[in-house]
Amino acid sequence: MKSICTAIACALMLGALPLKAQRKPNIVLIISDDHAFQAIGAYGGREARTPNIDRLAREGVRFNRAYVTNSICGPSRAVILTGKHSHKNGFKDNEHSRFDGSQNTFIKELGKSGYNTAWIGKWHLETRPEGFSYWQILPGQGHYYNPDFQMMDGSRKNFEGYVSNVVEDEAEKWLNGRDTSKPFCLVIGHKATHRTWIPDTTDMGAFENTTFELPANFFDKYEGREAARIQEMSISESMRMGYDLKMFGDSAEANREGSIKRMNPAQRAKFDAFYGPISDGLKTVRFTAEGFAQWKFQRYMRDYMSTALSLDRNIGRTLDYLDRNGLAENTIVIYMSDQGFYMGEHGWFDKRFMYEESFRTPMIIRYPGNLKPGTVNTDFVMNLDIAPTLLDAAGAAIPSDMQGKSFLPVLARKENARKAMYYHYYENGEHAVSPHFGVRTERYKLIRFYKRVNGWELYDLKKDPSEMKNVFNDKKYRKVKDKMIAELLGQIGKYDDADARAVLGARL
Ligand code: SGN
Ligand code: CA
Repeated sequence: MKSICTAIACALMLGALPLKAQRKPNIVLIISDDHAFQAIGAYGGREARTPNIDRLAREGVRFNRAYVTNSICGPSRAVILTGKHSHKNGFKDNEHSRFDGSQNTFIKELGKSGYNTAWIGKWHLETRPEGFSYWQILPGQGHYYNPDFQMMDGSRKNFEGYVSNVVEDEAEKWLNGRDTSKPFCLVIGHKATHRTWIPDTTDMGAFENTTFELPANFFDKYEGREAARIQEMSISESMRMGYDLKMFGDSAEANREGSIKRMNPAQRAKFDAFYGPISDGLKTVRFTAEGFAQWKFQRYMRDYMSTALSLDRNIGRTLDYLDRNGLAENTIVIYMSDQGFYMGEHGWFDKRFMYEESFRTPMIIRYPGNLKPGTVNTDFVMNLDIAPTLLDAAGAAIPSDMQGKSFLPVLARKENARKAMYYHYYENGEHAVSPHFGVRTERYKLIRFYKRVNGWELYDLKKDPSEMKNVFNDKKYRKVKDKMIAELLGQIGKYDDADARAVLGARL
């Protein structure tokens, strides 16, 4: 790996100079929803059109091995805020958890060191944000068209337009009116590219001439992988023609979908003009089962990639805003998704599993003068590290109970990166993914499923990067298995995960 900073910048970064000599950097943290690295040009996404995210990657560090501790929305945001695993911050799943806003967050710590802080857009933590100078959030998942926002004064306000544009408009409004005597930290929470992938009207049809390559394991039979076999997130079985793919029999059927019904007449006319003929065309087609699954895959990819266009364009607007206002030089910009997503790998959409496509997340950081532009980093970093990293960059103290670690010393090659990553997914509902926890090292991944499915999986990622062959019971891997179980126990102890300990206690 290349060295990514000059001596002076490293000294600054490592706090070797007195803090008061530093100009505190501003921070813009952009968190999208369900945006897969496979759909980003800078990550090698084949048909991706993400010029603005690619620009950020050219100007910053692109993490090739950034991961999440629990691959689902609310839990990931709670980890980002607190720097603690789900079992410590209390937000384990989207079904029953409510974020305890009285606990400490990096936002509160930044506030103590003089920052102006704001969160605008998707939040999805059930309780109201605490400790921010300003917030304005989408209730729950929010809507693509004409979204409502929960305002800080308790009111609910409706905004006409497409959600990615509105979120950016509101973020810029806050920036325009902020107290310029203080450094700022702004979190922009995008709804895109979450289900049901409804593009802005200007982007409908943008990928109609693209045929996406089917992942090699699209027709996975899930042999030896029981949890993967029983899930309900496959494109062929679980993806719905109306709700997900907007193939409605008629206007009345479309009207039954809240997300479509809320469009204004002009938006609706464009929606009908685009999707109507595709849906009509289907009425005369006869598919084989495989052909139908492939048709759904293409439709899904086209909608998803078109939805991502507006996300990317609005990230470009953020970068332009910083340029125009002379802020780019002293502002850290991070772009990340709350987790990864399946683009047909294993036949799936959605996330949740500890398999690579959803465990990994895109993450790019631009820190002018401190991090060398165009760097590709392959250290193991996690969403758990965002809170301590930002506090480190701001010269603020990192609370000792934060479980993540600043990755600035790792980037400066002053410290070694972590060798193993711990994961725990709890939800046991929609999409029927069994709860599981596990550990990943450079070469291997060990997963323990419980509750819905009880069983172990072990992958040799060097020989089997797409995780198709569970070698847990393969005698050749006995030593590896023992080592990985010891590694897992070590991680459970290190992070003090009592739930995982209870599951294993009965078995080991
Ligand atoms: C909703 C979606 C699921 C999705 C979860 C979690 N169903 O429940 O497909 O996995 O959100 O998403 S939907 O019918 O409401 O679209 S997350 O981004 O919040 O983690
Ligand atoms: Ca998400």
